[in-house]
Amino acid sequence: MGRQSRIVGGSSAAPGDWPWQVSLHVQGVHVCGGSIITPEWIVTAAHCVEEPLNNPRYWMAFAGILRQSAMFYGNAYRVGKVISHPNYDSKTKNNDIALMKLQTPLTFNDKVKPVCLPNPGLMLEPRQACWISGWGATYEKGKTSDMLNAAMVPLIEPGQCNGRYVYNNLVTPTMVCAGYLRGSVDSCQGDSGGPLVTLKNSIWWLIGDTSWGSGCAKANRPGVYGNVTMFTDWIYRQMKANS
Ligand code: 4AZ
Repeated sequence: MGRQSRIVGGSSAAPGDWPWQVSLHVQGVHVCGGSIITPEWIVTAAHCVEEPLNNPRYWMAFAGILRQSAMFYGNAYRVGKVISHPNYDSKTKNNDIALMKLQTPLTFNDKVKPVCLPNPGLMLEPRQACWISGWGATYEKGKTSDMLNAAMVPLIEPGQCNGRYVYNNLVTPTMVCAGYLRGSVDSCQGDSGGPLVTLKNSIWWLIGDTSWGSGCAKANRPGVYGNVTMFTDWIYRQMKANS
């Protein structure tokens, strides 16, 4: 068998491909993804840490491991702090971003590395090629994947994503759309909180955190991601205030 259908419509990852990707567990179960931005800080989605999961005691983070079946408590990192965006709206998913501070810092190596936060002026092409990754379902209503998967998805312009036959103005400036209007490649349940990244000037940048969509990989229902560029100031302020 060749490359199997992963994320939805992607392929399985090799060691070190997405070294900033973490798996966030609650009671031994993968719940959401996240992205390493410093040895101590993880970016995820606010909808992953809604009450009561805003309590850091629930969470464990796993870095540098591709398979869920290879994640043991021996290589888990405890979470010391969970900070949800103060303007997160659980109904509209506006400002769907959160930070986790680990109790002990990660050691970076070939398989564990941070992704860069974009400067607010980072210029992207309207259909810039981006990548999503995660252990989410490989088809709508499917179960979490054992293997880390990834797929390329181009950005979709806000005007197009807000079109009447797409999301009809549900996409706010704190969101960014990526995928294909024909469907077939997308993030899905369990990929939430994980990265949408792009390669520019030989550097990987965190453009989005997986937030929402209507189903998975359906035509005219692309994935919607938190617009990280809109949150860089907030992220830096939180890291400074909680260092
Ligand atoms: C989810 O439920 C979810 N197709 C994540 C991403 C998308 C839909 C649902 C986007 O976590």
